[in-house]
Amino acid sequence: MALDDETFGLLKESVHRFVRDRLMPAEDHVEERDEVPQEIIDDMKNLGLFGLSIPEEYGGIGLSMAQECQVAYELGHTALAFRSVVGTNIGIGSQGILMDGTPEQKEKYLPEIASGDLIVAFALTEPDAGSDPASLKTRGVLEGDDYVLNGNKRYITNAPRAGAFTLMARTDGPGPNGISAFIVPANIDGISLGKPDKKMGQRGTKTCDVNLDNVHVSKDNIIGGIPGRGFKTAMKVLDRGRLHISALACGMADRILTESVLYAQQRKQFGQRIGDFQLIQAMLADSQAEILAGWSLVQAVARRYDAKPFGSFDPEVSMQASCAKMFTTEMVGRVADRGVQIHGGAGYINEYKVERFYRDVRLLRLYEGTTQIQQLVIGKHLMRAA
Ligand code: COS
Repeated sequence: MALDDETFGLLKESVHRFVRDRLMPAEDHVEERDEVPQEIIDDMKNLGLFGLSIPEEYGGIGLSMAQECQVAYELGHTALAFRSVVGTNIGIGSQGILMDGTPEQKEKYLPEIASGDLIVAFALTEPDAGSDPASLKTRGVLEGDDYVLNGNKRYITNAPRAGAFTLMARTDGPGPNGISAFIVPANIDGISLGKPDKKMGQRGTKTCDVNLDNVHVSKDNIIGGIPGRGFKTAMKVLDRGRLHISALACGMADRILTESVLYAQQRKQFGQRIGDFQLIQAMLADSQAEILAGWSLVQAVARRYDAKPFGSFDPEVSMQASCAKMFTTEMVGRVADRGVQIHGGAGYINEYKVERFYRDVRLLRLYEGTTQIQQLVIGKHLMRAA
């Protein structure tokens, strides 16, 4: 699945312009009001952003992973809250259905996900199951033709906006093989949302708890119709998500570097531009080289991801996606830190963008698997191969 080069070039150019003309001017609004304006969400729908990864037969644009990464790189150049509005529909919310869903489930949900009329969130994490999702406690008990779901999900991105959840629950014994993935409509009895999480950064990104109290869903809502496959579905979805986040990290690093260069060109001390001092240039150079290394890595791994059969698990590619996430999200942390340093005192003041980007990027090293989880995936793979 991929868009032809010419059409993709036009799309990428449209997203590039949209980021500069529409999103960047709204960054202060998002920061001050902690919301993404509805008009912008409507524009995102019109641009097709919700359906980037959904095949054309379901009304999406049908990008390959390599193409999706290029669009994520563009979206990474502005406040990360904008990307988060579309992020779950492009990635962790929709991909389980696309990879492992039945034809009926795909027909039913993917067109609305692609158009953005249905926001779908990914509900894996729980109060006691984050890095170790195989220990999750939300239960699904079969009663007649329905599963009855009970439990709590935590830090669920886009939950306040969601019309449905891709939700993992335990339908059998302990461990990964007892977990099933469900499609759960958000408006059914027994679902309630926690209060909005107050976060360090990424203002405008909406997360909260999702509580399930005797929620009845049909057994037909198990993704793929077969219980016990939910853990693997979730892991495959996360492999893909980790690449998308890596591209986003590179885009944001590039934006921070641009802000830093502009500041270094304008700010004068000791009678000259601070960018003319070699100690400032060294920081800029380190950031530029690391961004190039990270972005090259992401593109290479995305191409390998595209080369394997869609929805399959390739441990080598999975390990490489973890390498990309580990390297790029740590890298953007260093770039943001240097960005603040180059700005000096101004780097600590909210009206300069690097202050908020510094806070925004901190999350990238945490969600969709912490750096330490990526190290674990890489290390385990190497030890198995040896
Ligand atoms: N894709 C498909 N299947 C996978 C997979 C992947 N990426 N990774 C593992 N599996 C399979 C394994 O092959 C194994 O299958 P078998 O039982 O058939 O052998 C099964 O899943 C269990 O794998 P494993 O024993 O490696 O599972 P662990 O519980 O040890 O967990 C880690 C492995 C740590 C990698 C996993 O728990 C993880 O990624 N944790 C982080 C979760 C996360 O990112 N949370 C963020 C929340 S979402 S924002």
